[in-house]
Amino acid sequence: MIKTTSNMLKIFSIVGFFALSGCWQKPTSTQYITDNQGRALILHGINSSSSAKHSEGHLPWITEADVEQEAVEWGFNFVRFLIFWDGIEPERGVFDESYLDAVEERVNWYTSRGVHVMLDMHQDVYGHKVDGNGAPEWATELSLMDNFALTFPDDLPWWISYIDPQVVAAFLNFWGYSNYQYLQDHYIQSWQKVAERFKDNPGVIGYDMMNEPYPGDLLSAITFTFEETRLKDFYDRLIPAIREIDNDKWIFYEPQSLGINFGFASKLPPIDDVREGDKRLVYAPHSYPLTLHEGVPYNLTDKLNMRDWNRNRVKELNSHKVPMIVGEFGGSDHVKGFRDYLNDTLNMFDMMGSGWAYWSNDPGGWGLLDEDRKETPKVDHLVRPYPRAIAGQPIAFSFDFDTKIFSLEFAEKDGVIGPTEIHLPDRHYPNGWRISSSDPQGRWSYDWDAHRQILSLTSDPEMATHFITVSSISE
Ligand code: 9MR
Repeated sequence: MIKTTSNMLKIFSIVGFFALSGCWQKPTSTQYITDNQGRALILHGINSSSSAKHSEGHLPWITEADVEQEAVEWGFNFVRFLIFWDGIEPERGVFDESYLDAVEERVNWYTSRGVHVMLDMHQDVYGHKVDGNGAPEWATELSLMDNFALTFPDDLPWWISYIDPQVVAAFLNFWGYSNYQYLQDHYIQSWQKVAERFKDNPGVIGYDMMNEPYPGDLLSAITFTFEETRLKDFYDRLIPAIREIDNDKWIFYEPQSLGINFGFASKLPPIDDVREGDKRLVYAPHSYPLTLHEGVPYNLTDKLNMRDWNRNRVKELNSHKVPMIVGEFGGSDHVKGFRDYLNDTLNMFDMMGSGWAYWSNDPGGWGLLDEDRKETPKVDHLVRPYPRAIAGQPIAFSFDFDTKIFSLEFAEKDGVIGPTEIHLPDRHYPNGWRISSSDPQGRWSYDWDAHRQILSLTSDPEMATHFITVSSISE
């Protein structure tokens, strides 16, 4: 019996391998976030932090030294920084500037090290009053469910609480704009306070309007009708309100989380931006293969989830025509096959031209550090060569974990200034690396910042395209 099971698993993983290898699709015309020099940004980073949901003052556990490790030792150029509505507006109409001061101090630890900060208005399971996080107690309308508190067994996954009748009520009332208009209006005002605070901070790249939106009722969730109606209406209210304050930052929007996180198609229509100039919106879905998220060894179900996730996100990007940043993905090193999963998923994100933020930076659990603050094995995968900023139009980039070959192809683009910056972590090149370019000899050059492990490349502007390869020097 055991032998049969193990043979089945082998067959499954072989099938899984063929299901994935070389099958990733990419959008027909990939879009990128650009910096003020016109360079395409590829963002690699982490979420900071999950523990802020329950911490004193809603703040992440990090010190400035931890930020130094993330930015310099690991070379991340992105952080998805969690903020909370109940931190911003603890009492109705009272906005806590001291919370924003504390957030700003930490944001500046990142921005002063060249890390782009995206502020994520986080929620899980609505808010603390119903055992989640995010919304303030005063904004948790339970209507007929006030006395209907249920106790869920501790050993169930946390997200099961989304079916708790009180949570359902709180969400339905939040989305029911005609009944409880003040809820969304205050959420929107809270965002305006955040935008006022950060609009002039060039290191803050943008705002993620709501973490993992959930409709409340399961029927809307499984038919995805919520996205076309209440969620779209909400974004159509919130985006113009943010734009009243801040015309420039990128606004990140998420589809519904349930189902879409593990691969179903979203029904969210393209979203409008009302800013002066080109649209600055970013699609920011999460990616969690179903059983891997629950700690089951990486298996065929996960691989099929990832294939669907890739195909459906590509269809959505082809229709929305915006850049994509994966706001969350993650798991535990203790899960068998986790490193294979990381290789597969990171290759997929590269193929799609997408940046990402790993969930999350809290030590222990799924973290990059264990409880003793030692690096976990996943760090070798997450810290990988990538083009932080591309001085042109990206065509493709990739890194092969086994051969250590990194490649980047991009085309010249008018109006872009500055070098292309590539992070080449020492851990992958213990004896150094060699670089080649398709540009003619003597017409391209580079500088190497050994401390930050960043290569700054100047290409030959006479060449229409540039093909760069980096390989490892063996002993
Ligand atoms: O990893 C987080 C877990 O420890 C918490 O109990 C849970 C509820 O707050 O949230 C988990 O983080 C989730 C994140 O907030 C939203 N996306 C999925 C993450 C992993 O489940």
